[in-house]
Amino acid sequence: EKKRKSYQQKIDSNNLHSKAKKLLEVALEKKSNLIASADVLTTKELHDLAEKVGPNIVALKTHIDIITDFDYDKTIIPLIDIAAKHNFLLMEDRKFADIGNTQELQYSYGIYKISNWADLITSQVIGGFQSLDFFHNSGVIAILGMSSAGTLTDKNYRDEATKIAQSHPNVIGGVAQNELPEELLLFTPGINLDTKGDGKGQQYNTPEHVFRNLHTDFIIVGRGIYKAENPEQASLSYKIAGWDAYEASLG
Ligand code: 5BU
Repeated sequence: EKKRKSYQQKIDSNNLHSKAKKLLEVALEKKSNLIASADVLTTKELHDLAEKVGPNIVALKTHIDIITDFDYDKTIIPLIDIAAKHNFLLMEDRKFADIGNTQELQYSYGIYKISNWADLITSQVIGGFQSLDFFHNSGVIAILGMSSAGTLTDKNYRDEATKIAQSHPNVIGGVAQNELPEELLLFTPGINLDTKGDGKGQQYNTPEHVFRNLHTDFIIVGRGIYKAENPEQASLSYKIAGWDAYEASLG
């Protein structure tokens, strides 16, 4: 079996994007590869969750456009402080999917001003190589394959999308359900310790499965944490499960 690279080996690689370096350093410092997905609907819930899970995560993933009472000063400014306090990155799961010019506008303008605060952003690569050129302030995580049943990200699509991700300097990794070339960090959502699906197409695997079989670098957990009775405790459980699975995958 092929050996995976450790986080330290990845930090030591050439031409590493500053946001990839930061993420890997936080992972080693906190012994965590956990990204919590904060799919909550209010600013208060977002901040409360960030405070509770902050010590256990490397990044907090947002869908900032689902926050019903969004206000840049009230939602984002305190979130930046919480992220600094607990030393985690902010990842906006925007899944850009347009031409470069439109993505440039969506990234920096409107009410969310994503380029001001997101260390990491997700983007489709469906618009081609140049569509990614304007994401200057964030590390781009390319959507290469999805976790949902019936996704159109078949092997041909994934292979072509992966070539774009590998060759674009703004891209630090990909979201996928398969192993990636080792210079791309692999982010895997669809992780849950208790259930196999959500009845809405989502398909879940365990941390153990994705570290062993896909050589995942970071697991993304939403409902397994924010819907738990005790999100703080749940984030600790996923942090430990993720770290143990990472260490086991080093062989
Ligand atoms: P869950 O509650 O753990 O199922 O949430 C998973 C999160 O990851 C959610 O925010 C999705 O939008 C996101 N996601 C995903 O689940 N699967 C994918 O393939 C991609 C993103 Br891309």
